Amino acid sequence: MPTTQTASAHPNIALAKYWGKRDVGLNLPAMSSLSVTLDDFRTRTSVTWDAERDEVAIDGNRAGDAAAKRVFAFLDLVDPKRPPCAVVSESNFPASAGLASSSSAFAALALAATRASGRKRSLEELSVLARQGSGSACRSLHGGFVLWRRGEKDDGTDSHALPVAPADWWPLRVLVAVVDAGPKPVGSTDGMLRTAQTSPSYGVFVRDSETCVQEVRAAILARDFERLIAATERSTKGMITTMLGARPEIRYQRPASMDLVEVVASLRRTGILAGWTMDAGPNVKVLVQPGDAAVVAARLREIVPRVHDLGVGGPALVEGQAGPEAS
Ligand code: 2P0
Repeated sequence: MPTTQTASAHPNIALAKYWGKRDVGLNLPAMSSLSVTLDDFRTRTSVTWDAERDEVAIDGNRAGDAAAKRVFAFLDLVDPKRPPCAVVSESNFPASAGLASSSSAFAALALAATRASGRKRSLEELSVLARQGSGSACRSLHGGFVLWRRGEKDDGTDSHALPVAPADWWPLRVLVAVVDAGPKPVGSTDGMLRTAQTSPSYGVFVRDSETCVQEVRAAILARDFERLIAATERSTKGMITTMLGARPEIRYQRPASMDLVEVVASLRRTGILAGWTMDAGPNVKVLVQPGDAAVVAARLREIVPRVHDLGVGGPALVEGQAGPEAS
């Protein structure tokens, strides 16, 4: 009998960055990281277990070969002897939003597929599973502020996400300024490998990452915004520096990215607190306190027209139940 289950998850943005793997096959990170889950944007995924054939549709279209292969390989992790499965995934944020969708996509898929398979998995086990689809996806199972532990074990069972504080702990805003929403010139996995193999400052970045995680965590727990943006920018600059040191260099920033960073710096000189971060792309995410969101967004829109104003979001959910724990 076919069984269909549906789950949804929000994307997340790292405040202390993950950029490097200690095991590529298992997707184990070389460092811990810490993120904020966003609200409003979400991926909703239905999995039919025991379908007529394997098929994947993403945002209304049949998935291309590479994407479908990645989904089927992931479903094989859920159950190596699985029956054919049909996956339908839709994100309510446009590709043009400039946010990586793999975090919300693999979190929703892990939850829906596990539930549809009839298996029981703890939230930790779900996180270990989602991590193998895409590293940052393990963080999207939780809402609010989320730590992804590097872990020590070779099998990766201790490398999973843990909640730091729930979504209503601190109502920050994340302004996503879209410089370019096109595909990235270097994929994350390739970029991380090249950085680890060729960038002289990679070891420095890895060593500093644990300090950044501790700083970001302490700032969140104390609701200390200045400390948060200082630690987030420190982690971001460390990541960008080590990317630039790779041979050939990995450079995702564009001139408009740096213009946006300059806007944040100039706002700070006038007493408006804001902090910037970037990921594997040219888009700039700006952290602000709620009262400053409108004025900062208006200044960013002088550089790029598309600026999304997002809050802190909740955990991934299976439709028809209160949370992922009960899967
Ligand atoms: C992060 N990024 O911590 C970092 C910062 C981009 C820069 O996680 O290879 O799609 O699937 O584990 O999670 C983007 O990479 O990479 C990412 P894989 P993922 O958010």
